[in-house]
Amino acid sequence: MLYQPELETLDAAAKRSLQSERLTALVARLRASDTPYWSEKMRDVGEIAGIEDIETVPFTRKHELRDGYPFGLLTVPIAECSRIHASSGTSGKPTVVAYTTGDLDVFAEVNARAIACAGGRPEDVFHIAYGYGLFTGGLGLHGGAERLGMTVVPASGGNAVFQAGLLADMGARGFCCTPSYSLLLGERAIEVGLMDEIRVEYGVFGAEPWSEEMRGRIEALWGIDAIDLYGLSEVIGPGVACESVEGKGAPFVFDDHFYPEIIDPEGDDPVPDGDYGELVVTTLTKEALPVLRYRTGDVTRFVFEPSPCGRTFRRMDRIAGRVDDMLVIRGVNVFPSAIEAVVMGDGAISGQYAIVVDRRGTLAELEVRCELESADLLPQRDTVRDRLERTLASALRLRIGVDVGEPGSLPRQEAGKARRVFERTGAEDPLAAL
Ligand code: DLL
Repeated sequence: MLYQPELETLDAAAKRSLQSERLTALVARLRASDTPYWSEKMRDVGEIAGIEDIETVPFTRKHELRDGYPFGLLTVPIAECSRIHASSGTSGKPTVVAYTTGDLDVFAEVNARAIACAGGRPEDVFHIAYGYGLFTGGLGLHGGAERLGMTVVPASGGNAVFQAGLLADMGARGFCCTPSYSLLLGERAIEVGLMDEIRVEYGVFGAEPWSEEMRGRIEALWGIDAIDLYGLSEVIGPGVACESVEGKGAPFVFDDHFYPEIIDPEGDDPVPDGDYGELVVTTLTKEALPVLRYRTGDVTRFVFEPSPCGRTFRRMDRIAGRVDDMLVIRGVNVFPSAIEAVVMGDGAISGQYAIVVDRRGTLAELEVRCELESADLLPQRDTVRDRLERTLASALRLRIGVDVGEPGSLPRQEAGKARRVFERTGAEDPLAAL
């Protein structure tokens, strides 16, 4: 079902004219802003006649939002905002984002579209297990599900056994959470004997990178379509891009609101069509906190194949990783997602894994910690380890040590985004502290 059939199937000319109209209006509004940040930013921006001029606009980087803490980039007084969210940074202050009622309206609209893309319908019970609070996930999906007309179960994160009961008793047809939490939730639902009573048909997963192999696991565990939802607080939160159930593998960027470009992460130029690069997004309709050409740090490429569902939004590949998450080990560039793809592709291994970068020697070494899917496989533990080490070496051209533990031996994370990569610099095992 298309939530907004007309807007979701605009032809190329109509789309460009809408984008051009919105970009010129945004630039005019920002030029008129008396906020020091915007006066400075707009000083060197020349005439913008349409979307084709976007490359003449300067980039925005994350540190600018952080430096403007808390409200330095707002184009309206805080009293005119209806809500704030924030994303926790690795160092010190969070990045604060704010929304007018108009922004919340767009936030609900794009998430309603996303849930409909995943197969959601107004008559469904929809269970939300993203965290509610400053994180944009819970309230973002909540607004979208309500907008679509669904019956919402605002479960938030944590307490997986209780949530499994809710999924069964409320009769949810769809649910959403991080992909890693869906594995934990499924594991607990099986342990307490509830999986057979749960009748979910689709899940909307995002907020962290997850491979096609992880998708395969989640779909098999729950018997559902697992749909990839992408977004980031600085742009709006969830609902920047989403796959449709008919066109898995290439999310649509909702480009009537969020204009995407793909740029060489090392420089400022667009990459050739179809090459990987850093996703850059301009918010065409945001009011309180627009961003111009925001450098997301997320790596992807454009996909040019149309989707069988008929939506005409620009498509991108699923996020391969972050520019700053790439590990450089003995001169070889490795995205954690490439390691995940190999580990999750082995049927003897459970959905849990961790990557340890051992920096105790002069050259960094990589180790993958994973665990067997079931105790029946214990006699084959060494064979499984050797097989994984061989597959990793040939897929990544790097020697990576593998440790295969017993089922349930790795620590599970109950809330937030899964942490996959751990640095080891001393005698203490970084996973022991979890
Ligand atoms: O994670 C918003 C969100 C909530 C998206 C719920 C999807 C579902 P932030 O906390 O600001 O916002 O983190 C944004 O998370 O730049 C990516 O690196 C990563 N990310 C988000 N979705 C995906 C995804 C939310 N589907 C950062 N695949 C982004 C890979 C993702 N990475």
